[in-house]
Amino acid sequence: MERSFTDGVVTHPVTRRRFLHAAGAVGALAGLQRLAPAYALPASDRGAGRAALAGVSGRDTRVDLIIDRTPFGFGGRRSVATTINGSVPGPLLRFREGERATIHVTNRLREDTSIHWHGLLVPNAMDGVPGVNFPGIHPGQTFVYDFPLRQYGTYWYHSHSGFQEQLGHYGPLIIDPSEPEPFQYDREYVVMLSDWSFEDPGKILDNLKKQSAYYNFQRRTVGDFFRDVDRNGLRATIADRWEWGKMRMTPTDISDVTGSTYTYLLNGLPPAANWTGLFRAGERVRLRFINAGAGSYFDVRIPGLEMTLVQASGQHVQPVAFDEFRIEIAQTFDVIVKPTEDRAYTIFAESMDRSGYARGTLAPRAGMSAEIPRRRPRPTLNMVDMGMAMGMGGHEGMSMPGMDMSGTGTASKPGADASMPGMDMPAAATKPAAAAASGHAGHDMSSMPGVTASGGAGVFEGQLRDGTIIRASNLRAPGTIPEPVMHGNNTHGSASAGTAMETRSRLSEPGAGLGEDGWRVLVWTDVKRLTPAETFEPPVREIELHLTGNMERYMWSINGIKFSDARDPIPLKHGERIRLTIVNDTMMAHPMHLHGVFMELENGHGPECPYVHTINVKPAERVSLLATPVDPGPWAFHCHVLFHMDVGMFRVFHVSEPGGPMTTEGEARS
Ligand SMILES: [Cu+2]
Repeated sequence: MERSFTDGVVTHPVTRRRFLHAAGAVGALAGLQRLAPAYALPASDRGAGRAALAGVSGRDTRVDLIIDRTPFGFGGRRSVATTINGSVPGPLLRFREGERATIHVTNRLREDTSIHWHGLLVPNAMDGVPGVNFPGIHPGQTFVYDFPLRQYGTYWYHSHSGFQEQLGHYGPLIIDPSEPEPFQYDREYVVMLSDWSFEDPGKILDNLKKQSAYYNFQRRTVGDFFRDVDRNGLRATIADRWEWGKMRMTPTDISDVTGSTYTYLLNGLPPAANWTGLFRAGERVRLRFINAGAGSYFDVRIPGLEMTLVQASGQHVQPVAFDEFRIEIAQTFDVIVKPTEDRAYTIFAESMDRSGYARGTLAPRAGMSAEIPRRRPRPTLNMVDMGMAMGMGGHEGMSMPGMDMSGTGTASKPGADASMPGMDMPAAATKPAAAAASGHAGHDMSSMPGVTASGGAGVFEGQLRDGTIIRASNLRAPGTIPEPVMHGNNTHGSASAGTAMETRSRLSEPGAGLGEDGWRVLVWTDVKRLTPAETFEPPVREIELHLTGNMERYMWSINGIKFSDARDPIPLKHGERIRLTIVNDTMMAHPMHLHGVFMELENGHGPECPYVHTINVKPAERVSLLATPVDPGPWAFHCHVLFHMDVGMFRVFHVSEPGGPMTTEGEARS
């Protein structure tokens, strides 16, 4: 299985001494690439020596990681990054399935640090979340992570302490499979996307708390207003502005931190540095995309090349071809491309809100570049995003003409806004939708006593104090897509600016601003695992959580309660098949990540449902996943937008010991 390519990532084992030597060589390089780790160097520099191409491997020796502060900058601006072995991103860690990883992490910062191995199934004490799994790594301390490698695939690692991830504390992690892979390729690259700001992350959060649209320089202007009046009439335009005002959102609130402060990086390099991966025409090139952004989704395409997905969340999937994909924050997608022409191709990763892009190049020779595509217009939210689509469309409702409330899209029809049946109802979207709930009371149990234990044998059913609904699973077949559900009468309190009236599956939709360019866009309903599950049991219990927030006050929570106010963990029973239903009551997308277990995304493909460690939940979307938790202990569950997590969109799930009782009181948190 060993692969050694002149320009690819080399997988041969390296001793620690050789690694340190290589790192020294990297540090000696001048200019922009000063902090780039070996795999991230531009092609011309990467050829300097084979050792410089290697990842850090635990195969022969232990791995040492040093967390420190290191000067970092580009474009004439300097700052200080939180670095791992002196680089941004950190070094590529590369292991083999079935081995054991022993990783010594030394903290040279003046504050605590930590490393979480994103997507890896590790024993609880090795998961690296301060306050949940361990106390964190104090200044001057060395913590030894030691765990078996029970899976294969592309993953990444990052700090779970403070805002360190935003400051550069992340890196790629590859586990080579013990079995041959079901696809072939000639060379491979890591393509790690991220976002960097020269502003202090604490200052960014302060700005958002003072004014949620602080970084939203793309807001609609007075000029937009008069253009909309021309197009839609004064009455419809005022009605539109009024409704958005009531929702305390603007239809351009796609990302809360934008390119006005972020520079989007590819392998730690800004667009001008043009990270380049070499190929020879006709070769198959595997690209391991990782979204390590603290707050940015990327829409990725390589004009002129078709991409074929072979792994998602590190796991094999049935190959599916497309021209563009949106990579969720914290997600990984492995694709294979086959450039046949002797020319350069641009890897173009446009931020979801179109406020900027990361960029690299695939080329037959170093120093080449291809045209950089023009950025598309900013996307705007629509009525489905507001949870007000009520029966207006099937699963394709999002693209229906007349439903675009923005007034900026061509789909808007003059007068349509004012005369649409839905327009009379938005007030209800910010109030208890009692009438709507009556026919769908099944999912809303807020009339039940606060905490009810039932179900026998210690299996919990009812509603937790934080509003989490736990019930015996309904009759829906495993692997099927949830039906649209009207929201119940629980508005989740003042921390929630308005609940979606109706939530539905949106896995077949590419997402805001995608899918109308005339090319194929990957959607989650396209993704199937490679080998169908041999046994695909229905869930025994269902846990329903609502993602909530108040954009105006920059409050983010689950069930209207931020983490610091939610004392009880959500109980899971060891070995029990559960359905986790995540309902997004907000108008922003949230990439949700559950630690310690692989989840099967119910995208309609039954036993071929793909495994995921992170799933994006679109505005007004209802997503369900199946999981069978095995490793006991407290596990973090949170939004992977760094600032959403920090202010409270976070919970702890507690998996019981085998045969032991379930935890329903607050002892799981330290
Ligand atoms: Cu979020």
